[in-house]
Amino acid sequence: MRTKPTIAAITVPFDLGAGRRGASKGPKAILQAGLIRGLQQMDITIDHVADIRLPNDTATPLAAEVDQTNLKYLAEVIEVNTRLAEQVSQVVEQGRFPLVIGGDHSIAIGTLAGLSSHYQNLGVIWIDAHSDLNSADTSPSGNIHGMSLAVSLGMGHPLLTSIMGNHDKVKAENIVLIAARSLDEGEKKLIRSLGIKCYTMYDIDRKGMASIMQDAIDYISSKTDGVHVSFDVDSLDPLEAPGTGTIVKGGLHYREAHLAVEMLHEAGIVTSAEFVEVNPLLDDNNKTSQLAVGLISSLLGKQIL
Ligand code: 6HN
Ligand code: MN
Ligand code: MN
Ligand code: MN
Repeated sequence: MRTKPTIAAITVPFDLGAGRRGASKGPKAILQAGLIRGLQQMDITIDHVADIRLPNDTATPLAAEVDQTNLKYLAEVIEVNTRLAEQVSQVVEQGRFPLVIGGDHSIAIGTLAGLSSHYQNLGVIWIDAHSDLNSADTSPSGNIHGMSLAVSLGMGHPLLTSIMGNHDKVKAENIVLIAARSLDEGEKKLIRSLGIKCYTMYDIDRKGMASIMQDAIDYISSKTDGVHVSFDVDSLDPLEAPGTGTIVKGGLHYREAHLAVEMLHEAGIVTSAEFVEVNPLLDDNNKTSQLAVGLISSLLGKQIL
């Protein structure tokens, strides 16, 4: 039996990367839904090592340096992701498994930046209704949570792409998108031109989740030295995950999502994870925070029998 890693939970109560407020309350709701207790019952050692926030004084020193762009809350996104990247890097250095709990999906910028100093060929499994591959030019909204994967590929505002150094944080060939069903035109072009592996909802309907996940695992495990799972809860159908800011019909069912993370655990390849976009203000009786706790538990090895 594999030894269980020590989990270092990093909470990021941040929502300025999203178009609606509320994802900043995600970490608290997920903790209140019993995350720590649940994992301890699985004999997992988990420490809540950090809560990454903006400094209290609202005018961050960065604000002055930041150009006029259509990127909303750019200074704040830079600040929080710089702090997060340092924390994630430190956790990896200590030999612990970073579990980042958001917060909106702009925080993937910091997570991936922090991981990038430890992996030459990081694999990224991006489970999301969206691809978050926009840039200032292609974004329909200016919301940076729709740009985080592009930034990690080295495309975007220089103050974002240079967090933790000027290198690309991931390579296009090491990314797998799963559950995509809402892609902007610029994102489609980029996925095609970079040849990013993308399993859409059509593919999942057509071939089944088990087959898709096996393909994804085979594709990524051969060529990477670590695998990060970036799980946006809007990958699920809104019926399963109503508590999130950018719902898209026709998403993953409850068991499909669980099967995906169960298979990832079984493959034994995952070295870090983040769960993002739980918005308690939009939730129905904590359904989405409880779902997140269940998915995190399954990814970390909870079994039915
Ligand atoms: N997310 N593609 C849309 C945009 O505004 O760029 C939606 C992005 C959603 C981002 O859910 O993490
Ligand atoms: Mn996302
Ligand atoms: Mn999304
Ligand atoms: Mn279906």
